[in-house]
Amino acid sequence: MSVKRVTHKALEKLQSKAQKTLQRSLDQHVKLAVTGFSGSGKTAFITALVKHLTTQANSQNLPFFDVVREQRLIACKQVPQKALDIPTFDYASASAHLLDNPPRWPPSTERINTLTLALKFRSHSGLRQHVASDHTLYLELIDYPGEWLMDLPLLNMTYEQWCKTQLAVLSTPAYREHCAAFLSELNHFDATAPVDMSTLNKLAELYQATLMKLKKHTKLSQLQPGRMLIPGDLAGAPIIQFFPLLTHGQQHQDSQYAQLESRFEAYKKQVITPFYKDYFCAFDRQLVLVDILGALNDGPDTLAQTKLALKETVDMFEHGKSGLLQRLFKPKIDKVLFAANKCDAVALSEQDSLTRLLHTLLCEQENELKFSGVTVDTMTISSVKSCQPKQVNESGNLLHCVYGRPLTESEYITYLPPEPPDHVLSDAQWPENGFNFLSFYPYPAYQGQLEHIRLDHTLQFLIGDKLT
Ligand SMILES: Nc1nc2c(ncn2[C@@H]2O[C@H](COP(=O)(O)OP(=O)(O)OP(=O)(O)O)[C@@H](O)[C@H]2O)c(=O)[nH]1
Ligand SMILES: [Mg+2]
Repeated sequence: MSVKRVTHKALEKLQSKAQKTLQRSLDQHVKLAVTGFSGSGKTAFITALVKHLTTQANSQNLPFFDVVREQRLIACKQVPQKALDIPTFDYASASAHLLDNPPRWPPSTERINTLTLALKFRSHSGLRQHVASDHTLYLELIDYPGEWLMDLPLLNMTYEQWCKTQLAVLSTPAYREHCAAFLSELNHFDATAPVDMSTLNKLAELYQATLMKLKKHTKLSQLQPGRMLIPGDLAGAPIIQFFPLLTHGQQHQDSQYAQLESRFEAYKKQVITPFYKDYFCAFDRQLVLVDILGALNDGPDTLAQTKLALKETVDMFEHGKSGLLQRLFKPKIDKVLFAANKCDAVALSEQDSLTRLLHTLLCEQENELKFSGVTVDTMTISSVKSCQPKQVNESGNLLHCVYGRPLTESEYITYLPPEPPDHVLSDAQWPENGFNFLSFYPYPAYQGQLEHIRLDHTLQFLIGDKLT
């Protein structure tokens, strides 16, 4: 083959690559990381997002989402996903729950699933406007059990480090009553002895029961390994049957310690790493949903642990600014939104306090992200409204209440919620009886229309610039 032909071919290849590059940068794909621990509202958020974009995208409903307010969103629909090996997010079932009579929340997620939305819009920006009249933004979303998210920080830990960290959490007075049986059994466990399967299995079962109790009674997110709670197809496999030990350091290779350490390392390599590599990279934007009211209800220890857990997990994502080519081939997250979710359960006048509290909790992390070029914002949202604000006049005093049906009641009630703090309280400042923010059923949809708080702000922040 002559040099001339090779050069010509190379040129053609380059040209087509450049064309594709331009095409991709104009018809864009955005992979949005919806991050949050179990119960933070990921599934409800994704369902609400699809519902509002596909059937409620009008300027009354989404006034702060520019593409909608400017009437440039032509239509939005679900399209076939790129990843063919993951189940599709069951939007039909999730939305049916919210629209049911009476409405219900969709169930907790038990496996990974995904969904891609195509947003067809008219551009009003220079280059795009001249290339074509309509453009499409593909928005890729992934839903997964929140427990699995909390496994990511294990990738940066040795078994010994994990044992120390985990036992420190389990021994915290706030959680000790749920962990007492396991901790006491652990005291009698000889980690240096040769492997005895029945003892190991017994203690692993006790540890699993402890994690389950913690999940049921607290809002603690450090429930590791996450597959012990939601095993998927790993139920009963030794790879998820490990627990933290008091004994540390090098142990004989036939010891129980060595056996547990090898299960821990195998879990990191065979379970977390593929999950992380296959699904948890190449994100462009990130939404971090925080159930801050749940943490407040649970007390100061859980609030402190939530802060720690958020830092550890958010750090596992790739953040920073990337150039056009890097964005196409190895994207990094360049916008992060921290959102205190479920804010409809506090009075309207108190929602700003929640934003300030979340900001105080995460300010160090926000600072680090901003330093690496990431645009960060904090806000309070409710992707699905569960109650309505209601003012009550009590002997001349105007009380800012909420109206809805609590999960523990069969009737609708008017409730005066506690005032959330706008900063992290010291032990002395913490109210004697703690906080009691109620959880409600979703508010009934009027004529099939769901209500939200600041979903439009959320969308504008996360993808507004891709729709200009
Ligand atoms: N008030 C209010 N409550 C919400 C909202 N979203 C979720 N919730 C509540 O939070 C619970 C958990 O919501 P999910 O969407 O299932 O949370 P998740 O993050 O998907 O949880 P996992 O699937 O377990 O990881 C729901 O059952 C509701 O009680 C919201 O927008 N507003
Ligand atoms: Mg879910």
